[in-house]
Amino acid sequence: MDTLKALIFDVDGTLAETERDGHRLAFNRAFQEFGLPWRWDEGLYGKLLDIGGGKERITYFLKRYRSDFQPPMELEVLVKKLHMAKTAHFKALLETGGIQPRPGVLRLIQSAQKRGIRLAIATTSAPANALALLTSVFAPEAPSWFEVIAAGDMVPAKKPAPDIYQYVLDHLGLPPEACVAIEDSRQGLLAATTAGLATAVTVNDYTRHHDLALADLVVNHLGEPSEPFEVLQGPKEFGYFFTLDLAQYLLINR
Ligand code: XBP
Ligand code: MG
Repeated sequence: MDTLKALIFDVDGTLAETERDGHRLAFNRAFQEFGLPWRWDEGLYGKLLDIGGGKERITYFLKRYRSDFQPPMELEVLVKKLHMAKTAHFKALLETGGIQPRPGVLRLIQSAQKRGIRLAIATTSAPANALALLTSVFAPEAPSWFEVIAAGDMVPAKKPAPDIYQYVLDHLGLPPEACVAIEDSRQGLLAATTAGLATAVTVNDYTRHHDLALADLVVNHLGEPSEPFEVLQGPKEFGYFFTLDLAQYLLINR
């Protein structure tokens, strides 16, 4: 029997709702700082989220929506500078305390720690952003809870490519049959399932309409005893919140 050894968490949208009121605002503040007249509203940002990675997202936006833009320097250099500024704005936004963990995330992490289930992170975000999120939303020592934090450009291809999950599995020294991924989007789901992982998806406003047919479980959030989750796809007989027993069930029945 495949036995659960590790949980691998996505970051943005999964640990916390960071996109609409975090990353999106940070991009806009960076554009403003550079005197650029671009503002990403909530609707446009939803479309841009199909492109993982901040630098890749800016580059795609320019190609798709501002093809007449004449960069004042080499485009790649400008994008890197904008992204550095965006990272600083994102950290500053986190420090204001407006972004909280999603329901059930901390409970699940703590129960995994108690049961000796290993933890890892697989995110498209830059390492600095992932670390800032962990420390400001959870605890200063939160990065040490995760044996592997795989992020951003550590791999050549971002989600939906499976590279970041393969990196995590290699560094954990575990086969995919021993791990469950927790994601919030179709891009993340594709990355995890292509790497061979059973995957639970916790949807949010930007992702609930995604095609998530490949997921082993789709819920509105991980749930708490006091805040039951809603199972949108997958087994419904496991009570009211995501547990390690449910993760084990997903492994065996994928
Ligand atoms: C989220 C992303 C990222 C963030 C911005 O990935 O797609 O691009 O929006 O991150 P995930 P950076 O859900 O896999 O964590 O600006 O740091 O690239
Ligand atoms: Mg995500």
